[in-house]
Amino acid sequence: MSSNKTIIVSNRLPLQISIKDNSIEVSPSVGGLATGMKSVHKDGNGLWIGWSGIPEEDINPSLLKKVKGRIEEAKCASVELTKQDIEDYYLGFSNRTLWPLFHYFMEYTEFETKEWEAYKAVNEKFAKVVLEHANDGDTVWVHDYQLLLLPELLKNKKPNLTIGFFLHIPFPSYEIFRTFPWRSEVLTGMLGADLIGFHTYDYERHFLSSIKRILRLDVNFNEISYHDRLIKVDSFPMGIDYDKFHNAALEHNNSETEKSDLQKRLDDHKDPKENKKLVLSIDRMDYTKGIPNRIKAFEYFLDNNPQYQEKVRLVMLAVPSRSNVPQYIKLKRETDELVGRVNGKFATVSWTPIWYFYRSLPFDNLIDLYTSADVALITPVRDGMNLVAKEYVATRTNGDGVLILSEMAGAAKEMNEAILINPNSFDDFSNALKKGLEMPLEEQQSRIKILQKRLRRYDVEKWAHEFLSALEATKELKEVIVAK
Ligand code: ADQ
Repeated sequence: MSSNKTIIVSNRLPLQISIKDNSIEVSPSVGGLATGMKSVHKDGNGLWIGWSGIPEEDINPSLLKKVKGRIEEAKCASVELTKQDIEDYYLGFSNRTLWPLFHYFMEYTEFETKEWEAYKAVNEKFAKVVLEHANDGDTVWVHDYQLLLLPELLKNKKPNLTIGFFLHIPFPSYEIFRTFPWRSEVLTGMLGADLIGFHTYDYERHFLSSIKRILRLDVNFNEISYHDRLIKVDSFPMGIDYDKFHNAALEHNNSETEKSDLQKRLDDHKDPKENKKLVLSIDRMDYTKGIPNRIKAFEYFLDNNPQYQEKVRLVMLAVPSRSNVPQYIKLKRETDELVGRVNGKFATVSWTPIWYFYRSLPFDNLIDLYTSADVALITPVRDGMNLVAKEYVATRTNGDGVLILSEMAGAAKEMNEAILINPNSFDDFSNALKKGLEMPLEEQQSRIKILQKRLRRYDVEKWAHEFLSALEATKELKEVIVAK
């Protein structure tokens, strides 16, 4: 039996850790990635490496061993980051340089050499911890834009590792990427991997174009020749934990227990006889998600379709995120103002057009929202995939509901049965919302049914499995090259 293991590496560990006085609480976090990796991680001797979420300075040295022990029990190992690392590598280079650049927000992108140096240094810190745990023959799967340099750092030290890299955000077109001062270093960093995965074929194509034009390497279909290696590039659209969302919705709809306060308030507004409907949006509070645009477009819709005033309510949930980065502070202020303006303009004694929540909600409340919404309005201006769109569809156990989805989300590539819109066009937006609110039930059901079938088949576990199978297959490719 092979004793090789699979190591997952991401910026954050899939754990919630809190330290109070001398007691340490460790619980699993419930994100999509953690779910998808569950079978890989729990299998045999799998290991997950990442930052614990607590700065090094905040862990009392006398507790460090105990914290690490608890992390180890969860089959994880932590990379220690200082407050300065978090400022420069995470909030700085990852979220003020790579995030805006890769989402086509050139005007928000900062190019700070000091932060680039920190990014390199933290990628080295990750490499050190991975190398302490990885043996020749092991498989390492590196995730996302915070760790673009890690594959090369690992491959240089241990060429016999099989390394996969998956990018969860878009890879921008060459015309954007070429403006990046460290473009060659980042590309060669990624090329340490044997398999590089993206959500969509477009991101793959953009990446290969940069490889050809910036590094001038040979690309044959989706294989890159680099030194004496062949590197595979492919798209793997990420799925969701379909059963979890679908079953939670079934349980919610059949439950005899008392409804949550949120559910009661949502029910208060819904009335099919009076054509009163709920429209839902859920996002992290991020400028890529198109939140101000959505509010303005909703205002445009109400102005142009006065028959929907007092009938339609937009429930908008925004989860606080990176709230110490200046652009996010500005976005929060702009959103608050716009919601205030639109509500002030249209509200009546019995109706507020926008219900706005700026917080994270527990899973049960998310299900209340998903199952209550007649229409989901998912309109990012740029999004790697967007799992919320998929979660909404999974919870529509009666087959009703309409998904309005931005063409700029990776998810649009596999969700043709949604109403796809250009989120920058208020007319597109307004027409789609009208169409969604008026769509006959049979049409809703036929669209949702097809979408559900696809999402059920290609869920997050399947996604992880397909990536790892393709990564495993690169070993054979290596053997062919060696034999030649
Ligand atoms: P995100 O930008 O975070 O992810 P998304 O794919 O929509 O965006 O995932 C958000 C997740 O957070 C969803 O699973 C959702 O259920 C959860 N969530 C949202 N609001 C919540 C709330 N109020 N309370 C609790 N949970 C909430 C990045 C990329 C995406 C890509 C994913 C996965 O930006 O494009 O789809 O990674 O690769």
